[in-house]
Amino acid sequence: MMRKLAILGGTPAFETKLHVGRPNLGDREVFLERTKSILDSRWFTNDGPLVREFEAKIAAHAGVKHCVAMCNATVALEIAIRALELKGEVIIPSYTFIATAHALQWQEITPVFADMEPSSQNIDPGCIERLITPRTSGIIGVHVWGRACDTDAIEEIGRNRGLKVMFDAAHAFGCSNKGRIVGGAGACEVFSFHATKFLNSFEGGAVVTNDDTLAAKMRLMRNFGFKDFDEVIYTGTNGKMTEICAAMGITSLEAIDQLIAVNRKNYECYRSSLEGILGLSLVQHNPNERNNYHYIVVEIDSEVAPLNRDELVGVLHAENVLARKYFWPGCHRMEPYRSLQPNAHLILTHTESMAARVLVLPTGESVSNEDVEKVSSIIRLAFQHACAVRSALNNGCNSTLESL
Ligand code: T4K
Repeated sequence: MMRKLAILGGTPAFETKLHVGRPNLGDREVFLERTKSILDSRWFTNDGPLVREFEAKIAAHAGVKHCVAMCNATVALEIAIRALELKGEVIIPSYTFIATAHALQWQEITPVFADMEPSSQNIDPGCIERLITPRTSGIIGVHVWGRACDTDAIEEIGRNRGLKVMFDAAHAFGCSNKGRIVGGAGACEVFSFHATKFLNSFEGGAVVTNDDTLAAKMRLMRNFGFKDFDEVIYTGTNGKMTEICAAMGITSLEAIDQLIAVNRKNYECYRSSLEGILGLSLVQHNPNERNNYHYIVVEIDSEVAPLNRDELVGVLHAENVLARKYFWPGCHRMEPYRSLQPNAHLILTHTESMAARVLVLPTGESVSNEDVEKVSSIIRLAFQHACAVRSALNNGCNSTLESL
């Protein structure tokens, strides 16, 4: 018998909530052994042995000279921005997590929002060109969903216009860019190792670079600017990664091949189980590039699909599937940017339309192929019963769309 959707009064398909971003664990026993070694050594933070080991392994993996590990990617972005002496205006995509913009604004630098190329959902280099003013000091490209943005074009703009270029690679650990593992483009690239990321260190981030001077400067800046016991030579902050985070990071790094395999299997399962659903498309990956398959991203074209993205989110949440609307509504529609730059949306046509279409679905170690099939069948069923679903949503049978 066909099940009844929860939004229509049926029992939710999942008893407990299925999250986007449930952390992956790696080998629990190995992690616990590392934890014991931290307790035994009584060295908990401040450039400890596990942080150094983690940095060496990340640098080797990314094929770069230096990795400077930090407490999270937001602080890593802030420190990299400061070390590069960016000021005035910096061009970034609006279609990114708010941290990319805030890392600038926090330092009273204006993020100037560029539109995306809809085919890649990444920043449009042509738009960057048009936004350059005498106040522009740099560009931060973002590799959205681990698919590298056009680093060559952006670096060329940087060279021609005298601008510094760096990349927010928060999603892109283990991904490749024109056949090379992400990490070596621009002045530096920034990874996130947040609990919800492909490689996790509970909280954590890192800047990777081939620039010796920049790396040395960032190392000082993450530790208050201390050069020696009593000698401070820069304005610094506390951006240090702890030993327990590094222990998790190393354990997670040791597991990446199996994590990619799990993610890939879920991706393929979504691909086959969502196939043929009208108005729904799964974001594709270039078969010639490596991806970590950490994000399952679908676009809902409301011109064709019987339900729009927000309606589908309502359906999924009622089933305990906490699908996410990343990066809705775009940074330019969030404060303080919405108030400071009220006309920014005028040039962000593709960003606005994409932000209203994208839906991110659960995956990772804690999501089975059976779960994936269940999620896909909910979507299929919701589209088949679109009229009833819409009227249930409009009658407020469940949480209102505004609260999602
Ligand atoms: N640049 C880009 C492009 C980014 O995407 C991000 C972060 C950054 C920079 C900054 O990196 P960090 O400073 O965070 O290192 C999440 C993450 O918190 C954030 O790291 C990530 N991007 C963003 C895309 O997603 P939220 O606020 O939407 O998710 P949150 O924290 O509510 O977690 C999502 C779900 O994961 C929850 O519903 C429950 C589950 N979860 C989460 C945590 C923390 C767990 O099951 N266990 C957990 O421990 O931002």
